[in-house]
This record gives sequence, structure tokens and C-alpha cells, in this order.
Amino acid sequence: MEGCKVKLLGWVEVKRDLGKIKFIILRDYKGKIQITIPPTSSVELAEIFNKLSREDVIAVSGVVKNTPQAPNGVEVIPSEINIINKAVSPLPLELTGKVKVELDTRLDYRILDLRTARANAIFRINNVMLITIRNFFIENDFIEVHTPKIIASATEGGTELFPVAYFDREAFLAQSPQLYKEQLTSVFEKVYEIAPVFRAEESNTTRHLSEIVMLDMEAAFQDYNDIMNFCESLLDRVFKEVIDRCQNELEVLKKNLQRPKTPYKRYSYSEVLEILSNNGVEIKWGDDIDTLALRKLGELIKEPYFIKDWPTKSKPFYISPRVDNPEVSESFDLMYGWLEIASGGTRIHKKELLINRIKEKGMRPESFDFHIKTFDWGMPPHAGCGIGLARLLMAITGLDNIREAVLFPRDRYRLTP
Ligand code: AMO
Repeated sequence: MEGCKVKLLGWVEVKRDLGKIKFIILRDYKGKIQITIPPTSSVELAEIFNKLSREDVIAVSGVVKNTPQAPNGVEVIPSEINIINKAVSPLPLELTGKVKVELDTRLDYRILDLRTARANAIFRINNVMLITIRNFFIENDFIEVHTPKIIASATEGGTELFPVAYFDREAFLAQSPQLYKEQLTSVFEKVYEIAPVFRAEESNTTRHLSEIVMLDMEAAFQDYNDIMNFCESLLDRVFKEVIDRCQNELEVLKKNLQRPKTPYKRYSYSEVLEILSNNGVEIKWGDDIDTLALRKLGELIKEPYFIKDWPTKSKPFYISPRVDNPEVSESFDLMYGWLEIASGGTRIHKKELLINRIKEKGMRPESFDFHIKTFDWGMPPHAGCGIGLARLLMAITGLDNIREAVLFPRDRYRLTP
């Protein structure tokens, strides 16, 4: 574009005054360019330059010049610079990435933080991940659905529910689209949803938030083995696309991402207990695999893997017990190192068994009346899973804290910005 006249709109990232020659690094959503004000420029341009500070929004009109010394080998020589909107100076957050700023402070000024190369890279990878996921579901003939987020009863257990005042009744924010996605398999057979869910997580950990975007899927006439196969293909595609399309972003994050080999290992819950026991961590059959044990597993297994066949009593009421051994369920968690990315399973599709399991969980079947009656109207066998998208992004980008993987995270203590 040597010699072309251009008008550029963007933000002042850097301003450098070398006396006679002055530079601005202008940033927009696609990248950065050097604006060079040579000694021969007008006095007005130098005056405007003096007024500029970081993150001012400006318009630059000028001519493109090929310059090997400039970043990307090109610069713009301005004829006119207009300040469209001033930013305060100094800004409340250091954006160069040269000084280490605590995550909490970064989140306080999130909209500024998102302009840093690091945060920007994370959400560009997230975007490629989402595009890939949607394409994969479309190719596999799934229908995208949206289910209500204001609901009447719990699905994943009662303690993590957020109550809301719903006119003169109590309602809750949805923990999961679970029951609706199951019902929808009796209509569309294959459905998926990408939407927020809400969990009143009391504990303050690096992998739990109270609002997350969940990728839910559910398919008729499939069981948990089919869903594990599907998850594996989906994840493999995500790894491939991110590696193919996000090398610059991965470089910013200093992440050398490799595409894990398929098929991913599938250990039963009992096998995992054995692996742990052989490595000095004892867990009683039936108990949950706690964080310490998960950390151990993460040290031992680096690739994605499944833990399947969990004790029935450790899983929600809708998960199907195995026919050959009802103590064990047709369920799985998808793990990446120590991090749980997804969980899913074959669902119960017989009404009587579902009612029994609700009672065994200490819940009242009447609370699920709206759901249970749909099982009288031709409910197909079905299976599905839920993938925590922020957890998946954490795994791909190598983040230590889930808060970095969400634009505006919500936790026990954070409700703004
Ligand atoms: P589950 O409760 O295991 O299963 O959630 C599925 C996945 O969602 C992510 N996740 C979370 N991520 C961040 N913060 C949280 N508080 C949080 N809670 C869950 C995890 C987890 O693996 N209805 C079932 C899914 C199904 O069977 O289809 C469900 O919600 O990555």
C-alpha cells in the first residue's frame, strides 16, 4: 500500500518523543501500526502529539510508507491527527505487561486489562474455540436450543442454587439445562446449548465461579460411550483449530500447545482409585476424588482422559445405573490433567426408575412433576454431557485461574465490574 492515503481509527498505545522525530503506536482490534511524525511536519501536528496520552481515541489521516525499521515494515506519515476522546492520565492500570499486576487489580479494571496482549490473546483463542465448537455441532446435525434460566427446581443438587424473587413465588437461577435438554431429545433428537448457568459456590477456588458458560449437549438413542467418542472428536478438533489458527496468541501466552493423541484413555473410577493407591493416595470406594487426589492424577497423566463408571450414589438422579451392577453408573468425567472439563452419562429414560432415584436422593418427585410426566409421552433412550467452557479454555491456554478465562467473572466476592 506504499503511497496510499489512509484514515485510521484507534487507541494510542505508546507515544515516543525522540525530539525531532516522534512516534505513536496506534492500536485497533486487528493490530498495531507505527505513526511517524518526521521533523518536517507542521507545528500543529507536534502540538497535538504533545497532548496525547495512552488510550486516547484518535483518528489519523496520512500516507503509507514502507520502512524496514518499522514494526511489520510499514508506517504511516500523518497529515492530520484528531483526538476523538481523551483518556485519563495516568490510567489506573499498567498495560504494558512489564510490571506484574495482581489478578484482582486487573479484574477491577477489566476493560483496560482486556486491552493487554495477554488478555486479548486468551479471548481470541476463546473465539476460535467457540466457532469450532458450533461448526462441529452443525456438521453433526445438532439443533441449537435455549432453555429457561429461571426455573422451579434443582437438577444438580439443592445447595448450590441461587433463589430469585419471582413475583409472589420463589424461583431459582438454572444450574444446568439438564432436564430441558433431556426432554428436547424427544423432539429434535440431537440438541446443544451454549449459555450461562449459575452456581452458588461458597468455596473460593481457582476453578469455580458462580456464573459460567456451559456447553450442553444431549442426543437420543445414544449412550455414554457414544458421548465420550463425540467429546473426544470435538476436543481434538478444537485443539487442531486453535493450533492452526492461533499461533500468535499462543506465543503471547508462551504456550507450546500440542494436539493430544487420540483415543484418550478411559479409566474406570475403580481403576483410578487403584492408580492413586499405588501412588500413596487412598480413597474409599464411593467417595469423591478430592482436589489433592486430582492434583496427583494431574502429575501422573498429562493428556486428556476420561474417568468413567462412577458410583451411582455420587452422581445426580438422572444418571443411569448400569444394568449389570446398579451400584455403578454409566457416567464419565472428562479430565485434562487435574482439571475436570466435562461430565456426562447415559440418562434414565424409564419413569419409575427416575422417580425412585429422585426419592433416593432425598428429593420430592412432585417438585419434578413437569419433567417426569414427559416420560409418559415417548421418551427415547438418551445421553449427553456438559462442558465447562472456561475450564476448557483454561486447559488450552494453560491458565492457573479460571477468572482469567472469563471476561467479567462472578465469584463469592466479586459482583462488579
Ligand atoms: P457438572 O455439574 O459436572 O455437570 O458440570 C459440568 C462441567 O461444568 C463445569 N463446572 C464449572 N466450572 C466453573 N465453575 C463452576 N462452579 C462449575 N461447575 C461446573 C465443569 C464441569 O465438568 N448437567 C451436568 C452435565 C451433564 O451430565 O450433561 C452438569 O451440570 O467443567
